[in-house]
Amino acid sequence: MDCIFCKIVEGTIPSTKVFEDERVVGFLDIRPAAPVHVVIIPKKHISDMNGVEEEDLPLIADIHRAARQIAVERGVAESGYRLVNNCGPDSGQEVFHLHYHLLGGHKLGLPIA
Ligand code: DGP
Repeated sequence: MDCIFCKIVEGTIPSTKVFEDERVVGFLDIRPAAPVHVVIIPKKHISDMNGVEEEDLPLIADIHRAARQIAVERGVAESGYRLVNNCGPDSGQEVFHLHYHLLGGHKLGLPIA
């Protein structure tokens, strides 16, 4: 499968990983949209939120647990951060491997639209 995020998981293309456990990887976004911008993904290839099966739901908890740890380690747990999942064409999703953007490090605008 030709998936750039699977290649990041495997280490066959370079990335700056800031978190890794058995099921989840977090790495710095190549085009940061905020001072802190980490992409958090399951190691398992799932195309997007619509592709999350019942059996995958624990992975969503794993991702949130990782996000909380990353937020602490990147120094934004107290100041605040945002976790964003894009799903499908109208969201602007570019990479079809389930991922969450952890954004923080400055005052974030609303709405995201
Ligand atoms: P999305 O629009 O939600 O699909 O966001 C995909 C993000 O992934 C986008 O912010 C840029 C980032 N990205 C794409 N390719 C690479 C890559 O090869 N390395 C890294 N570190 N980030 C990437």
